[in-house]
Amino acid sequence: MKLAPLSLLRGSLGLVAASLALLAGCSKSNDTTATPSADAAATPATKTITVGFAQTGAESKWRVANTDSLKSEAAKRGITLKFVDAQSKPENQITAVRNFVTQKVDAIIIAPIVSTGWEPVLKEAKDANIPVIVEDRSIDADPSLYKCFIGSDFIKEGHMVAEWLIKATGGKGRILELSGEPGSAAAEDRKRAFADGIAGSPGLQIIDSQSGYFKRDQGKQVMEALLKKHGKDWDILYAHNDDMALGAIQAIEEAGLKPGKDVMVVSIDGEKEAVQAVVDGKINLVVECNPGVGPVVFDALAKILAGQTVPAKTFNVDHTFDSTNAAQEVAKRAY
Ligand code: GYE
Repeated sequence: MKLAPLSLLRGSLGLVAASLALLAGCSKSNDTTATPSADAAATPATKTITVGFAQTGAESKWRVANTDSLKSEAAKRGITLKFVDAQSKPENQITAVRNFVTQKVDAIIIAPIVSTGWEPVLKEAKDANIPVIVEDRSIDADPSLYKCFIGSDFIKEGHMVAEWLIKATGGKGRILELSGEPGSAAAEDRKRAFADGIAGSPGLQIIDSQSGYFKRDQGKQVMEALLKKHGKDWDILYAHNDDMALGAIQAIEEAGLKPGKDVMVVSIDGEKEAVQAVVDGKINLVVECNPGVGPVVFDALAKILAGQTVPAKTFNVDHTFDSTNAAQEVAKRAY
C-alpha cells in the first residue's frame, strides 16, 4: 500500500485516514508489512484515501471550475481522485460509478447529469459500504442511499431571476427561455421555479422554451433558430446558464439587436465573462451559482469517514450581479 505522511493529509481527514489505516490494519492492498513497529505505531502511517468522482462532462466553464475545485482540494489533502468525465451521457456516468464500486474506492462523489436512474447503482455502493456524496445537481432517489447533497439551490435561483425581472420590467414582457440539460435538476428546477415566480405577473409570458444543453455553441445555434422564428417579437431572454447566454448574445448581435438594451438578457452562474457582460451592459442580470464546492465536499467526506453525521443538504449562499454591483464584483470572480 501507499504510505502518505500525516502532514500531507489536512485537517480531520488526516486523522480519519490515520485511524482508517489503523482499523484496516493496512491490509487492503498488496501491502506485506503487516505488523507495525513500535515507532510506526507512535507516528501512525496513513492509508491514502481513494475517491471516485463521476463528473457530468465539460459542457460549460462552470463545469470546468467545478472539476478544478474538486481536483485541487483532493490534491491539497493528499487524496487520490479517480476522475471520470461522463461526456454528458448518463449511461457513462452510471458505468463510472459501478466501476468505482468494483474498484473498492473509499468513497464516491457524483455530479449527476440527470436526476433519475440512480437507485440500482447507489444500492450497489451501499451494499459495498462505500459512502456516496452527491454534489451540484440533486437526484430523485431514496435519501438513505447516499450520505448528503452539496450544491446550490436551483429553485431559489429560478425565483431570484423571476423576482428581479418582475421589478425591472414592471411585470411585462415576452420571454424566450434557453433551458439546460433536459432531465437535470439544474434545468428542471430553474425552469419550474422561474415559471412559478412569474405566475403572479400575467404580463410576463414565456412564449418559447428550447434546450441549449448548457453549452455555448448550442446556446448560439438555438438562439439563431429562435430569432428566425420570433424576429423582434420578444423582450427578454432567460438563459439557464451563462455559457448559453454568452452564445445567444452573439446571435442576437448578429441579428442586429442590442442585447441588454433592445432586449433584456438574464442568466445564471456568475462566470467572469458574463459578469463583465453585465458591466458592458449586454447582460442585465446574472444570478450566482457557486461551482467551488471542493472544500465543503471534502470536509463532509472527512466527517463521514470518521463516522460522524453530516447535514442531508448543504446549499451555497449565492448572490446576484446587475448594473448596481457588477463592476465591483467582476475582478473577484474566480472563473
Ligand atoms: O449552471 C451549468 C452547468 O449543474 C449548476 O451545469 C450546474 C449547471 C451550471 O453546465 O453551467
